[in-house]
Amino acid sequence: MATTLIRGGTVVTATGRSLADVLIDGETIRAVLAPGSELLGVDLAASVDRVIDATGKYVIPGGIDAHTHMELPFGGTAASDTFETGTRAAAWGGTTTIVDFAVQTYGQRVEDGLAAWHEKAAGSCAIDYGFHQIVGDVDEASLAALRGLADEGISSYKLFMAYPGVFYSDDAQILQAMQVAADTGLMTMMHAENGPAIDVLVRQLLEQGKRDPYFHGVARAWQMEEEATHRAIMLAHLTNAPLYVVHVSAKQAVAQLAAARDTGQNVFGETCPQYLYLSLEEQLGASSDEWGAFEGAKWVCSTPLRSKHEHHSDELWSALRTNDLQMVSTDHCPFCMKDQKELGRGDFSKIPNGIGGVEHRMDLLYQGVVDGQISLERWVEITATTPARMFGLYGRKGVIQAGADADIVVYDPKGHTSIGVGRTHHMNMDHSAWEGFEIDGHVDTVLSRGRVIVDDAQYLGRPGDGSFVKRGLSQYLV
Ligand code: DUC
Ligand code: ZN
Ligand code: ZN
Ligand code: ZN
Repeated sequence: MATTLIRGGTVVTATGRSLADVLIDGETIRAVLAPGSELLGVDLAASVDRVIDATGKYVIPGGIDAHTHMELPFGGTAASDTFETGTRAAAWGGTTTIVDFAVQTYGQRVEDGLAAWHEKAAGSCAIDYGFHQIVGDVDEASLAALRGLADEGISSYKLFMAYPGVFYSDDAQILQAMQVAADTGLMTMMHAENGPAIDVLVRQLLEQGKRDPYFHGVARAWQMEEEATHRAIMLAHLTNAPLYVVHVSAKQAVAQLAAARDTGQNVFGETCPQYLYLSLEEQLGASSDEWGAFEGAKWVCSTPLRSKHEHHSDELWSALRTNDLQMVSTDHCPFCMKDQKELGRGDFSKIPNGIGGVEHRMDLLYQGVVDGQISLERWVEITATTPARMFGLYGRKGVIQAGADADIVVYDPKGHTSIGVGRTHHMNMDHSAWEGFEIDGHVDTVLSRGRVIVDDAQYLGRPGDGSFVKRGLSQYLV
């Protein structure tokens, strides 16, 4: 097995930073050593197969994006990144593990939905991957399948309070699924928006001739998110099920989570880069020769972008600092404008929902370090360590220590990254929601289980190198 020494860098973990060398033996980390250490009297640098010079750079655990939707069927089309293109883009951006959502659709068996997802991903991924299970049809058979999910290495499942007729679960279904989760230790993930009420607002807006992308955000008002978040918290409280709310965008939803946590309830929340950096007003103002006001479709996602006048993003950054929110995932769900987002021209409700971002999460959050929003250690914590702990990967992933997988990123704080199509952009999309973003840092080198897959501007990864990772129960359970 090849040996590698990452030498001279600052190793950053969730709990601190120090100058250290990292010795890798095959796929795992052998030791974290004082700089320039010898091992049994032998100069390490002279005896390993490869030396990576990380002088002046940060050595961090590879990013874990716990919320992606490769190839998700949605709105009559499917997310444009395959497992191959999506994991390649992730690797370029310093993410070395994704947890994607296997889908059970209406009328389908959970087991069949899961098997189909394994088939899509197997042999295609450049980095390791796990699955959560979307349960889109909660009935007796699905509840029975939930009981066996942890044995499959899938320790979390997701329900939707939105999207009636597609993925939607009503309160009776949620209650029953949570009872099973409380019994088995599964983490309940929730898309918390009041779908039936939103659908009425959507219909009324369309009837008034309000058809541009901006009205997607108007219909999906923050009250819809706050109410659903509160309801999910109450159902979780009643059933004693741990709850993880995905893509939190409204400050009022954060307040619901914070209040529940203050009472000792096991509830958690993630936000996404789009809610930290982008606003509904920017979406409204977007216009181009090619698309006119339909340009705003690039930022149609659910939960939606929020109004900057209400200062949601300030509250989200604050919640990331205070641990009212625990982590940041992308909800990577890319659609091209051409032939995909375009389906909703003249009717915002038909725009496939989603933003592609799996490639840029590490950079965008690093910019939060530069801007003084979070510390360097918190950056590592919310992008790698907590995702690992939250979803049963910790020890193997999310940390730089002896015995862990050698999933490592060498990050250059003096480097620079220009995001956009034709610049830094490897996702399978004809546009970028992040066009023009400039980052004061750069992903230099990426290792996935000891293999160098990104070597500055060179991509060395291969489809099939990534494996399915069986996850244990959340390490946040009490
Ligand atoms: N939100 C999105 O933006 N896309 C896919 C599903 C979802 O909930
Ligand atoms: Zn969602
Ligand atoms: Zn402000
Ligand atoms: Zn999602």
